[in-house]
Amino acid sequence: MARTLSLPSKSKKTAAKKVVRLAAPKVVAKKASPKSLKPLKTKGPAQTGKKSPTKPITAKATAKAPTKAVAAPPKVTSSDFSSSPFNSSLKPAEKIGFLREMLRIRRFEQQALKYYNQGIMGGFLHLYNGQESVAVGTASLMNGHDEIITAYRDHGHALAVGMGMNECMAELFGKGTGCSKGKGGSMHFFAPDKHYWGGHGIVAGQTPLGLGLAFAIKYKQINGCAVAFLGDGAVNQGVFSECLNMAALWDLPIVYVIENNGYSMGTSLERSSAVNGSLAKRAEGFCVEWATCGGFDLYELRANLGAAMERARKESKPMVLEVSTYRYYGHSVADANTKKYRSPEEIDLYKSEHDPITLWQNQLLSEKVITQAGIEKIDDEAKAEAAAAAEFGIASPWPSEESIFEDIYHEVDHKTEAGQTGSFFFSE
Ligand SMILES: Cc1ncc(C[n+]2csc(CCOP(=O)(O)OP(=O)(O)O)c2C)c(N)n1
Ligand SMILES: [Mg+2]
Repeated sequence: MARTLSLPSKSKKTAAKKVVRLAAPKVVAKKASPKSLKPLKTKGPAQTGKKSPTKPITAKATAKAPTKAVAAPPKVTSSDFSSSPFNSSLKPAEKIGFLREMLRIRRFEQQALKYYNQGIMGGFLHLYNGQESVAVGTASLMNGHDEIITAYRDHGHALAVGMGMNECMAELFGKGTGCSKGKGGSMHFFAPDKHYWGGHGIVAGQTPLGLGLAFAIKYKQINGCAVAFLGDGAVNQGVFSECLNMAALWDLPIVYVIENNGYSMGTSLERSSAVNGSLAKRAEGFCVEWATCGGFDLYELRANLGAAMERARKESKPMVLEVSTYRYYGHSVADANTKKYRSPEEIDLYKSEHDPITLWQNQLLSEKVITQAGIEKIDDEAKAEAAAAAEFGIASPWPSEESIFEDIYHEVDHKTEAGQTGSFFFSE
C-alpha cells in the first residue's frame, strides 16, 4: 500500500521558512560601520592534514560576507585598502588608466544596448554594467603569464585584457570581422593571445577549463596563475565541486573568483543557495583556502585579489575569493522580469551608492589625480570609441557561408591546416 510521507516537524519548520524567503526582497539600507571591519584572515581548512600556506593573506576585507543579496554592502573606504602593497605604489597614470578601462566597458555596453533595443543586433546580450571594477581590477593584476576565463557575461573581461572595441562590437553584430568571426556572439569573446580564454555559455563550464589552464601553468612551470570567474548561481553546479577537489589534490595555481551579484537569472541568492556565512566558505570542505571582499572599490578588489593571485603563483595553491558586486540590468537584455524579482529601489541604491566608476572617480578626485574636466574628456573618448566601433560593426560584412565549416573541432580531428594551428596553449 502506498504510504503518504508526512514531514517531520523540523522539516515543516524549514518549509515554512522557505515561504518567507520567497517574499519580495527588502532593501536594507543600513550599513555596517567601518569600525566593524576586521583584518581578513583566510580560513584554513580544519583538520586537513595539509600545511597552511606559509604566508597567510592579510589584506582587509569586509567583515561580513554577503549572505543577503539584497542588503547594501558594508561601507568601506578606499583608504582602508590604498596602503595595501598592491595599491601603494600605483602611479597616477595607472589609476587613470583603470578609470578609462571601466568607462570604456560601460560605454561599449550602452552602445550595444542601443542597437540591441533597435533590433539591429541579435542573439543574447548579458550586460556587465555595475561589475566593471572586477574585470578591470583583475586585468590590472595580470603579470603577462596569468590566464583568465569567465562565463557568458564576458564583455568587461575582454575589453579589460586589451581586446579592441571593434572586434568585440562586430562580434555582437554577428559580423565576420568579430573576434569569433561572427559565430560566437556576446557569450563567446576570446583572445588567447591576451591570456583570455572566453566567454562560456554553459553555467560553470569554464570552471574545469580554468583548472586545465592552471594545470598547464604548473606543468610548464610558468610563473603565473589562472583566474576563473563564476557567478553565485554557478557555484551550485556539481562540476565546480569536482574542480575544487582536484585543485586542492594537485595544488593547482588557480583563483576562483565568485562574482556574487546576488542573482542567478531571476533567482536571488537567498532562494538558490544554502549559505552559511558565505558561498566561498564551501571551499573549506575541499581543503581550499577562501576569502571574501567587496568588489565595488578598486583598491579593495586589488588588495584581496592581488594577494590571492600572488599566493597562487608563489605557492601553487588554489583559492576561492567571493567578491560582492551588482548588475544593473536584467540577466540578459531579453530578461523582461528584471524589475519583478528585485525592487527598483534596490537597483537605485546600488547605482547611487556603490557604482564602481563613481566611487573610483571620487577617489581619484580626492587624491587630486584627475580633475572633473579630465574625467569628462576620458568619458567622451570612451563614448566616441564605442560609437565608432558600432559603425565598424554595422559596416562589416557577414561571415561567408563556407566559413560555417571553419574553426570547428572537425578540423582538429581530421588534421586539416586549421587543426594544426588551432592550439594556442600547448603548441610551442
Ligand atoms: C548548465 C546550465 N544550466 C542552466 C543554464 C541557464 N542559465 C544561464 S545563466 C544562468 C544563471 C547563472 O547565474 P550566475 O552564476 O549567478 O551568473 P550571473 O548571470 O549572475 O553572472 C542560468 C541558470 C545554463 N546556461 N547552463
Ligand atoms: Mg549571479
